[in-house]
Amino acid sequence: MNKLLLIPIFLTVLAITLLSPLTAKAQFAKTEDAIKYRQSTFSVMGTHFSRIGAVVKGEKPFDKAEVAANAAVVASLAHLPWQAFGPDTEGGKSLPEIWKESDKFKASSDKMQKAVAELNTAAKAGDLDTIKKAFGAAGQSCKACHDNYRKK
Ligand code: ASC
Repeated sequence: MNKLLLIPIFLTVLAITLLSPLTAKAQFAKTEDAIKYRQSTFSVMGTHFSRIGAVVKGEKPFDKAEVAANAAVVASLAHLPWQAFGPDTEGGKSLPEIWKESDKFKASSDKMQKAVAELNTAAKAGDLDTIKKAFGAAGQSCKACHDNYRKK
């Protein structure tokens, strides 16, 4: 191999080695960015979850495709906010318990993701009674976290 090629290869490996711990740690440049990100994802999730809620409560007619579209948004967004609860991002409506009992918080977030995945499955299948049950369980999983980890 041309020895000159080793120089850019060496520099690339060096750059990756030096930069990767930084990029892994700092998902967000500032605490406010992390707070804004998690609040935004919860807000959009709440909007689409409430639209299913209106159908479940009988305030809106049951449109299978619409409920399925809303459930798909909720289920995909449900994966996002957790990356924005990293170290040194306390603030917003978050209680400090999130960082003190992070295993418990993680378990609650896993439970919510599972519940909305089940709601998504039910919504795709399109049986309103099953959707209602799955919606109730998902709502409980939202509420459990709000009760324990959100400022009143
Ligand atoms: C919603 C919404 C929530 C949950 C929660 C369920 O529609 O925005 O945060 O339901 O209130 O208890």
